[in-house]
Amino acid sequence: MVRMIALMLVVMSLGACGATQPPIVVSEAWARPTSDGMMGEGDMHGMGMSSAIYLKIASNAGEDRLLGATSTVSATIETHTVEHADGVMKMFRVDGIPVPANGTVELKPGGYHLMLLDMAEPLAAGDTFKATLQFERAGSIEVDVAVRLPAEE
Ligand SMILES: [Cu+2]
Repeated sequence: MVRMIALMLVVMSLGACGATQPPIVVSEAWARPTSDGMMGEGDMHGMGMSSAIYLKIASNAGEDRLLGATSTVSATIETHTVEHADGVMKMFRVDGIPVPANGTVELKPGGYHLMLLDMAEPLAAGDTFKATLQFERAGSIEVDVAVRLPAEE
C-alpha cells in the first residue's frame, strides 16, 4: 500500500510538470537594420555589415544560459555585452548570457545583445527573419526576429 501511494505521487508530480509552461520563454525579439554609419552596436566593428538582436528571456524554472544563436542572415552570431568606462562605450564578447531562475533577462541596446557578424545581406526595417537560440539547459528555441529601429531613435 505504501509503495502504491509512492507510485501515485510520482505519477502526479510528472503530470504537474507536463502541464506547466515551457522552462524558457523568449519574447519581443528584434534587430537593428544593418548599419548606415551611425554609432551603435550595429557598426562598432567597422568592417562588413553587422547588426544586433535584442529580446527578452523569461525562465519559469531554474537558471539557464544563452550560449549563442544561429541564423541564415549571418555566418557568425556572438553573445556580447556593453560596458561604459570613463565615458566610453565598449562592447565585448561574453561567454554566454545568464538567465536567472524564475526571472528575466533583457537583451537591449547598451547591454547584452546577440551580435550578427559576417552578414550575407542587409536587413531593412520591416523585414523578419528566424534565429535559433541555443540554451545550456533548455536546448534550442526558434524565434521570429522583427527588423526595426530602436524605439528611442
Ligand atoms: Cu556587439
